Amino acid sequence: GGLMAGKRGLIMGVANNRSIAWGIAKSCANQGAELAITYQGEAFRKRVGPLAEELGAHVAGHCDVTENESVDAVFEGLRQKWGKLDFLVHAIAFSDKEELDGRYVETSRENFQRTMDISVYSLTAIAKRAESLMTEGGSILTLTYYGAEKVMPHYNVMGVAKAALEASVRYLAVDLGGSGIRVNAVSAGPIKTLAASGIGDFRYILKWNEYNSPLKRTVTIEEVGDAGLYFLSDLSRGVTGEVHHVDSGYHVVG
Ligand code: 0WD
Repeated sequence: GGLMAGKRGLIMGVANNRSIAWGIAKSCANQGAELAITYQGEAFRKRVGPLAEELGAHVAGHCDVTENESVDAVFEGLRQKWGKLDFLVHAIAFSDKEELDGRYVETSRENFQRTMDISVYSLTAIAKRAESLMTEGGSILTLTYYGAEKVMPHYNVMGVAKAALEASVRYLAVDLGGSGIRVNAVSAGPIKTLAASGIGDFRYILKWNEYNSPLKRTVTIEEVGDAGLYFLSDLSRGVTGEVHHVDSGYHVVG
């Protein structure tokens, strides 16, 4: 039984057990979903293998979203294994650590393009491939941050990328809506993960949220996971193109 019984989903972006994607994977598996998980590079294979096993999930192999062949291989694998897909989680972002500090105006062309490719274009690239597998409709979820809406210290080019990601959610929602595929984003409050450790003064941002958010605390990957569950399940069947904040309410004051 469970809210996700009979549903099959691909989770992209589990680096370790602190990853937001791991929180979402746990919430979905607890409600009966069958999962496939990708990892990026050999270094993460060792971490993701045991985590996948914990949830009875299938390891869908290495996927570097900057390489078309790598993305194609994952979806071809799913087509052969499952023949269809019900949901997809995109929890991937990257920017040069050097530029997640100091002034946005210093962003290099090279890192701007790389940041946009990995953190923004990848959602569109995988949505296109997912569309042909989501023959009975589906739900696609990505992760964004408040730095898309307001200037946050050190978030810099990643804030510009998240703004583009949120716009992509709206365009994809229109393109895929006719096929019964919904596209939404969860805007998570700051959480100490591997990706977050690259952001300058991240500890200060955590403290700032703790002191200033309505709930007077930061959020957990389990809380983001349960919001993800809502978007990936039929509970949210009337919702698409949405950016939903799971941030202890920080966005109403910040
Ligand atoms: O405070 C935070 N941690 C917040 C994170 C607040 C709000 C939003 N987010 C977002 C991030 O921007 C990202 O989009 O949540 C998403 C997940 O990030 P995370 O959970 O904070 O970080 P982490 O655990 O480091 O996961 C990032 C993933 C890694 O997973 P895998 O297993 O695939 O390696 O992004 C991956 C990274 O390796 N990644 C890539 N995956 C495929 N191809 C690539 C790439 N080229 N580059 C990075």
